[in-house]
Amino acid sequence: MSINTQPTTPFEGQKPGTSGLRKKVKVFQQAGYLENFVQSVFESIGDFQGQTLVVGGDGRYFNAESIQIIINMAVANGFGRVLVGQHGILSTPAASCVIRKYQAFGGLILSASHNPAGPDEDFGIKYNISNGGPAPEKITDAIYAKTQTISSYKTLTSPVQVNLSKIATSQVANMNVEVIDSVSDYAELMQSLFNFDAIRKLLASDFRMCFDAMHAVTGPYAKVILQDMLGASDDSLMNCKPLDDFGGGHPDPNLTYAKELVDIVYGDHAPDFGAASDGDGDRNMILGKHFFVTPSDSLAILAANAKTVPAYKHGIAGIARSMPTSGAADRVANALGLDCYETPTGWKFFGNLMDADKVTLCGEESFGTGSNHVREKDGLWAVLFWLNILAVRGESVEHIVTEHWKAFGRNYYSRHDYEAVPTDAANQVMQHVRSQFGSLKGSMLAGRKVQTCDDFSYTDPIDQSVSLNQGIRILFEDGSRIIFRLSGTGTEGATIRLYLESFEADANKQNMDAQDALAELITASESISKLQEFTGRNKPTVIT
Ligand code: VG1
Ligand code: CO
Repeated sequence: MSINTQPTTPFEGQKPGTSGLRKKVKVFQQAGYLENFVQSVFESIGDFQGQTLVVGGDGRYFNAESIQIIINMAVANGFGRVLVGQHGILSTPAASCVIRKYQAFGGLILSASHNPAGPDEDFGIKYNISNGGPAPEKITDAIYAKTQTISSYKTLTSPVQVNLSKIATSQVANMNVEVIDSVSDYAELMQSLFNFDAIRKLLASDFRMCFDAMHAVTGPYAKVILQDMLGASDDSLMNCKPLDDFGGGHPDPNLTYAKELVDIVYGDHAPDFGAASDGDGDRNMILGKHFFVTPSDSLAILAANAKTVPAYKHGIAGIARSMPTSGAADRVANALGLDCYETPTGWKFFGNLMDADKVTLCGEESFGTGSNHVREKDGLWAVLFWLNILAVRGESVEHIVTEHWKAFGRNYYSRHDYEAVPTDAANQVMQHVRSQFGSLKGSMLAGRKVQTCDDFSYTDPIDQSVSLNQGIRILFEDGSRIIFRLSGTGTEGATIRLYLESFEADANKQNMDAQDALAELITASESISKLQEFTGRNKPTVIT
């Protein structure tokens, strides 16, 4: 049946396509809103008649309802099979794994990642293509265009409710709905990549770890993989029960929002290793005893130690990092004689490079790391990678990181976020910096010479597609960088992200606090942006 509808502007106030659509639950609950988006997706992805669609989400409020809506629409639109995670649960990397394994046409992932969940909080949806990765801009642009002209959507005349709690296959009209185990395919993939025997031995020794699932989607995955398969003790896993409001928390694994875990690893009886993941399981934070590993360093260290992992024992093809991510990975790539690609922010830009075997490891400063085993960033994968390295090297996290700095130099790094500022003020900040490009070039700032400044743009080396305005860069001759970028994933006003980086080769100067090491760059950023004046904020909401 076809139901008449009105066009919507679902991406209003949001950059189309960064990570699909994210809005307040109440917005998604409006009549026809989710349906318009789903129908617009279906009409933008080509011929899927009789093909397989994967559906699952991070378990947040409105997850189950939206899955029922999608199943009914998938039947009416002609899919042949839908694979749904049990209880509607699939972490983002697990969804990517399932899409690839069962050669699905694509998948719909219900998540707003780390954004808070609950009736008054956020919901989100995104479409992933057959390689398991986020739809490229060509498709997200087409989806957006469709939402502007849509006049009807297709669903069943008598809607069905599928029992999502039981692993079973049922037939709905001409379509099979298979409720699948949310964890097993993913767990099997992890086991094929890492040295589980070595990790099991490590966890059976006096080594102690603490993993925080933050009441989000990774709980069930951690239980099966870390506990049942690898023998982690009960008390090494925390907040592993997924809740539809994430326990009222903000499951963003960073020093601010994962405070419970941070207090433990900086406390008196600190474990040797701490880790957390985000709402949909694609991010990771890595900690040692009283020690924090920046995501940029983590990517570089994984690359430098890749051969300790069975899946990468013959080496990696190359590395890719998002532009704001520090240059630490570039130094490793250089030393290994590998290419290192610099892409715009967002995992979708890594897909082509991985499909073409140009890169094996990818990472973003925003606590995202992953490899070509799927086409999403992968939180638990990063945790297992670190455990594999720790098991093989038998050294502490801190030792491994500081040795890495000695060998490659340290890229001091920090990101300052100004969340939910008025959109006009955010645009003024960006415009103000841009207006000074001419005078900044060649001038002295923060005690160093500005080499150049620009709006970052990217031409995909595989399909030549061009992405403009991906962040303002101020590049210094000594390798330091100041970057201003507007977030594409917020749901309230605008979020300004300020990224700061400087390089220190001297091993005797590598033990400073990052904020101290970057102090001059932080002051300079304020003076060239007038951020405080335009936004009325005198300090960032989050510093990582
Ligand atoms: C943020 C991060 C970006 C990440 C994106 C999606 O985007 O900066 O690196 O890819 O979130 O992450 P933005 O536009 O707000 O800076 V997630 O964990 O899930 O969907
Ligand atoms: Co996420």
